[in-house]
Amino acid sequence: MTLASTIETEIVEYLYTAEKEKREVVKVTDHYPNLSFSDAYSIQQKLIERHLQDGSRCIGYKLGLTSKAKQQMMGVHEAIYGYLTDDMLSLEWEPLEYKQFIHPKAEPEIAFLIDEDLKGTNLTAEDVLRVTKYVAPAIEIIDSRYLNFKFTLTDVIADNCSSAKFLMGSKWMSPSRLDLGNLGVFMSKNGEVVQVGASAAVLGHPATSVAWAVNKLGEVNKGIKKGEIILSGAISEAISFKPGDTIHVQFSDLGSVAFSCK
Ligand code: OOG
Ligand code: MG
Repeated sequence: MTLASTIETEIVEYLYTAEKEKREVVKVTDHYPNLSFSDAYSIQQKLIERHLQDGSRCIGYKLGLTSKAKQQMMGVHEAIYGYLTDDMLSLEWEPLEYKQFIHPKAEPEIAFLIDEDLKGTNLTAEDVLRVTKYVAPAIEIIDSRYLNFKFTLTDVIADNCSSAKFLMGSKWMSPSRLDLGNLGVFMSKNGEVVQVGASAAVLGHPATSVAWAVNKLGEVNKGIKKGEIILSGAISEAISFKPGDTIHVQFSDLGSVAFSCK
């Protein structure tokens, strides 16, 4: 085994254990400051393989840092992607247990339900819309494994982009019946509006964000597949929640999605 792969395995175990034990840990780049983005994606891939060994199934992808505001906050010019597994999908009517998390936050997203395989390096939002059967209102719950939710881009990629859970509302619509680039969204906590946003915040149009991910996957000879779900990226800032809180996300035209935490 080369040194590099020993280190990779060590980092995968470090992040996997932090997640399993619900414990925040010092960020990976504090130990390994020279890791590249491609090292980080390789760690992410192995971390997911570790979850697949436990019986999880890969069901799609998620985008992160798709809004200019979030990119500026992190001082980066690129989005990031991670994997969704079946155990991340939560049901709207089942209260989420706080104790499965470290320091969770909720963010409004639009989910894409893919109806045809798509692979390439030069694909556009139109290509994505052509293979999208439905879009649905969604909430992503992110739960960085890092201390105080603070990290560099390399760290967050390795940590599967802070993924923890996600929920989808019951209103699924063909994107052709919506002005998907112009949906308004409110997020409320316990009945009080805490974030307001517009779907255009996601790289100008959520399908552009999905196309970015497909092209990025294309660079490593991967693509998206029929039946997969893609979360196109947060439309507003993420909001912390605690046991007893109810989070509700309401889109114009695309319905709503909500959960409560116990
Ligand atoms: C990284 C994940 C961001 C999004 O939609 O932007 C993300 C983080 O902020 O922890 O999922
Ligand atoms: Mg997200």
